[in-house]
Amino acid sequence: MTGAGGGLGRVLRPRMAAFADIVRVSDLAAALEDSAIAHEEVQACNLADRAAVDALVAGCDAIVHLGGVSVERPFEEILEANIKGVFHVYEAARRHGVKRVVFASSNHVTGFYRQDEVIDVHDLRRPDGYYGLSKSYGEDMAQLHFDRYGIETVSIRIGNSFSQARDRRALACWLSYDDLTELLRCALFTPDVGHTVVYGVSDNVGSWWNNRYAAHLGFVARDSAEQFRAAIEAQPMPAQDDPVRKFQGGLFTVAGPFDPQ
Ligand code: 15L
Repeated sequence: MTGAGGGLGRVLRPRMAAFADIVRVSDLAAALEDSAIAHEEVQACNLADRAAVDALVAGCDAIVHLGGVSVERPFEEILEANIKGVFHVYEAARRHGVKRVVFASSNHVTGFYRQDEVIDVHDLRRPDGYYGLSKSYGEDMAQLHFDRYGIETVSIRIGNSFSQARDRRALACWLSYDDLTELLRCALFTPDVGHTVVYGVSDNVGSWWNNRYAAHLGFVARDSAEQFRAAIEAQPMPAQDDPVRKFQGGLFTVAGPFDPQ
C-alpha cells in the first residue's frame, strides 16, 4: 500500500489485516512515523524514484496505490509524485508479475461537471486541475496495462472520504470509511475486473454519480450522508455561483494558478 501515511492510508492500515497476511505499507519517510503493526512490513519510498518503487513492489501479490499528492498543487509537484509515480507503480507491477492494482483515483477527474448533472464513468472526463489530470492519466495508465499486459485495476474515483460529511457538497459525494473499506475489498477480490472505473461514494441522497457499470464488483454502500444533513443545512448557504455550490469538484476548480515566484 502506497500513501500509507496519508489520511485514508492511516484509516485503512489496520483494516487491511482482513485482506492480506502481510501488508507492505509505504510512504515518504517523513510521513511514516508509525511503526509496523502486527501484519505489516514498513518500507519508505519516494514514488518519483523508479528503483525504489521497483524494490517496494517486488514480492507483492497486489498493489493498493493511494500515494502521491492529494490536493491541487503546482504541476512540477504533481508530475513527480503522481504522474511519474503511477508510471513507476505500473512499471514495477509489470516487471514483478503483479496482477491486480487498486488505484485511488478521484472525483476531480470529472470535477468540472456541475452539481445539477448526474454522470457515469463513460462521460467525458473534465479534470478540474493538475491533480485531477494526474488521476485521469493514472486511469489511462491502468487501461494501457490491462490492454497490453493483462494487469487488472479497479480505479476508484474517491469522493469526499472523511469520518463525517462536513458541508453541502459532501452530502452528495461523501464516502464513509466503512464503505471505502468494503469497496477496497471488492476491488481486491472480485475476479475478472479488467480495468473497472467506479465512483467511491456512499449511498447518499442526491448523488451526482451513477455507478451502474461497476455492478460486477458487487459493492453495496451501507452508509449515507443523510445523518449529517440537518447540521449541514444549518450552515449558511453559499452564493449560487460559488464553486463550492456550482461544480462537483468544488474549490479544486479554482485552486491555482501557481505562478513561479
Ligand atoms: C480528493 O481527491 C482529495 O484527495 C481529498 O483531500 C478531498 O478534497 C476530496 O478529493 C474531495 O473532493 O472532497
